[in-house]
Amino acid sequence: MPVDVGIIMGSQSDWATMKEAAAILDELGIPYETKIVSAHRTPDRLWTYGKTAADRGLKVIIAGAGGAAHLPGMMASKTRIPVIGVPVQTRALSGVDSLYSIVQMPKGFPVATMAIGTAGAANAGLMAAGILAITDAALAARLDAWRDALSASIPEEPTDD
Ligand code: RP5
Repeated sequence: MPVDVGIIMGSQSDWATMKEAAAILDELGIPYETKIVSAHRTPDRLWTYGKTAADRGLKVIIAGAGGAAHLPGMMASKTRIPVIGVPVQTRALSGVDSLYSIVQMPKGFPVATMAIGTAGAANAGLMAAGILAITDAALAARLDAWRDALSASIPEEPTDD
């Protein structure tokens, strides 16, 4: 069955972060797949994934990686499908290494780079939803409702608890 979004990550250890993107897609009813695709450890898998992504019907790819985070950029080099990059928070450098590895793409091959860590992963899911909602009115309504619910959940005044 074709899915709209591919969530890929460099390692099993990235899943704790990337599942935040999956959770958003679940909430909004967007079909997706999840794969471990490492730019360094499984370069042939990366190559095949990027080469076949468009023909398989993927519309957006969310790619998370940490450290020398080359996965999002390499994927953007292999497919015209929009790639949303998630810098995974690392222990050694707190994810600044991941961010810099993902955000500084050369002209011609963009990666839409999110914030470091779980907020970035969740926002990647929302960014994917926004892209898909351009041509899917039912999804657009669900996304509007999701945003309204978030706004409504924010209290007007702070409390001590
Ligand atoms: C990157 O190296 C992965 O994206 C991960 O964030 C990081 C560490 O990987 P593991 O050593 O935990 O497998 O390729």
